[in-house]
Amino acid sequence: MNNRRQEKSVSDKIYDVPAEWTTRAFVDDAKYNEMYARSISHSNGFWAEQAKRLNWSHAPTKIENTSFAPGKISIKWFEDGVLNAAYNCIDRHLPKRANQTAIIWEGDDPSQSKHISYQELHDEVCKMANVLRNRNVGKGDRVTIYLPMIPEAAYAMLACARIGAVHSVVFAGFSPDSLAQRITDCQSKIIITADEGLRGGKKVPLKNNVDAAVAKAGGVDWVVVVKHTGTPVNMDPARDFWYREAAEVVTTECPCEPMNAEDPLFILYTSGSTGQPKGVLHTTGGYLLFASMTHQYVFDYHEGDIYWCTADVGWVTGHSYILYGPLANGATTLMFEGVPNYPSMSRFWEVIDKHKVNIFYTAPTAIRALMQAGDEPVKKTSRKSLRLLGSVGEPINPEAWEWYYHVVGEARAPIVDTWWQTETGGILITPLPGATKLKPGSATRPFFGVVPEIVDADGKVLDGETSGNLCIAKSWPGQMRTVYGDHARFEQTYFSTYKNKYFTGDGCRRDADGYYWITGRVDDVINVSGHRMGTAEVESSLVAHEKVSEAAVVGYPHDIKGQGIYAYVTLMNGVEPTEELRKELVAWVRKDIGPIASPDLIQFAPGLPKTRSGKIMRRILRKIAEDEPSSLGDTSTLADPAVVTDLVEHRQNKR
Ligand code: 6R9
Repeated sequence: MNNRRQEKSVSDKIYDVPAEWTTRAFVDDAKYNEMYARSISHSNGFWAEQAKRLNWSHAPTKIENTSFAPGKISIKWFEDGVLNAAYNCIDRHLPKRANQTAIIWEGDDPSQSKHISYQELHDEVCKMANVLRNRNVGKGDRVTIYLPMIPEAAYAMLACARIGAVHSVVFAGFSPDSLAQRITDCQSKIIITADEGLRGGKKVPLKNNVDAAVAKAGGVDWVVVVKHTGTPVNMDPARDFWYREAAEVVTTECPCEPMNAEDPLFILYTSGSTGQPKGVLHTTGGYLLFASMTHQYVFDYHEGDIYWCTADVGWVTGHSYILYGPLANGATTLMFEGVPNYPSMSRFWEVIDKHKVNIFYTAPTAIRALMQAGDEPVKKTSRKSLRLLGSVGEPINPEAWEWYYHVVGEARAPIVDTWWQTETGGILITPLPGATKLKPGSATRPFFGVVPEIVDADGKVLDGETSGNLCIAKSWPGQMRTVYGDHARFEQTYFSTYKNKYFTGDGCRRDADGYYWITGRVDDVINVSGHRMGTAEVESSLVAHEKVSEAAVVGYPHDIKGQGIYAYVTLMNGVEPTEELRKELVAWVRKDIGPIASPDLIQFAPGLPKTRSGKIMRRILRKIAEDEPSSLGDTSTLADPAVVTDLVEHRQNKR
């Protein structure tokens, strides 16, 4: 298989804003410039006005109170405001929208779908909230959610928000060990799961995984189980109960807990360059405001639009742009349980036609995979409802952008290439469809209130046309507040490399028009199909295997996934490097962390290139994995240059 991404081509094409968009959109170019300027020059006034888009039981009088100063990192927005996120996403819409569809659910099986109105959403969320309250879950308690993409996932998240509990959603593709780690870190006493998940016709044993995770983590009092596929599962009568049975005996009324703007809303674990995944903490007011505002402007969401984001609620994109942003705006949001290629390569486009989707938001990895199947599966569908396309998760190569634009969108739908992170809560760099000329592969310009800076290795801010590391110079309301339980790590990770700035971990180029082009991670994080994976996590999984003595993991260009996982493995003395062992190690990591962490290539290495002080030289390993052995750079600081010759000779990704 050829896993090599087409040579990176930089496109110099420019697409103008279509005429109809300059008139229909909320923001045209002049308005963007005016609003952007004000968001910086009169920041407090700007955000005080924006805060009015939410319903507060006590409106905030204090707007921004933030510091990026060393030793004093503190981020507070709207700190005397009081509100409830579930109230803003549901209750306040009821007078006008009780019968409007809030969520369209499309099952893995194309014959399964349903519409959930705002009134039904209210009733279901209240029931779930009452079930939690009856188990003594209250304000500030952490609730772990390990569910497939079924409506109960939305009910569970909003139920937590309603009663002031803090949800921690764990992607249903993570292993029992990864789940256990996340349960332990935030000490949640209650888990919400399902009997099984269903993706592309394949079943995922969620309840069994929870049983294994809870046995390992301990401290869990309750496991709430949603019946989904109906497969029999073990139920511990002292700990486990069926959601439907518990929901039958509670009412559809549940008061909303008044929350301070800075009370936590959720924790979401994400991979970093070192150590275990971090619990990214978001709070209530600033996060919800930013999710709602970006959803409205970036997707130009108007009354009645049908909006579909294909992410999983286990990732931040699902939090902000399936759930909180759209529902805060009274939108109709589509939630899809399945995968792009089941039952056929036309599935996305068929769902668009079935539900008359106007706005479609997906990831480059899906676009590339569908592009490889050719135009036919797209062209046999209508897609005439489509008006706007979006991309998120990783850099989109110009070839994939052009295909998405011309074949999927028939050159009538602008593409918003939205750059952001779990840490940023919402979109920071993006086109606005009525304002911004598009360049394929560029995330274009900063959203309101966002001040990007490109710095060199020494932290010097670079002006004009340049490239370097991307920082953000000023706080924005959706910014994460801390790493759960470890504020020192928050400061260390994001504010210590460059003083007085937030460091994103991404490389970036700014062109002569001031457009930003994200070039990918500059730290030890790899982006596999838009999912973040820390190389350190995969390494520690590999070295936990009894036959492995040492491991180093890097990313390499992959046609579909964007980046693949390349592992260099040194075996224990006397262990033979065999094909079986290679397979065994892939399966080991898959089981340990989850399928998204499976190494694509494993190279058995008698030794790893190290400096005399014993540091692994990853720069060299990356070049070998990229199949560029002629540009290894300076190898003079290596303790033993001979290891490199062997690595180059046996590289797994040869052209
Ligand atoms: C939302 C999300 C964040 C990392 C980020 C960057 C990459 C996301 C991108 C993009 C280029 C885009 N990334 N969007 N790179 N263009 N439009 O994906 O959050 O999972 O935390 O990943 O993804 O490298 O730093 P998260």
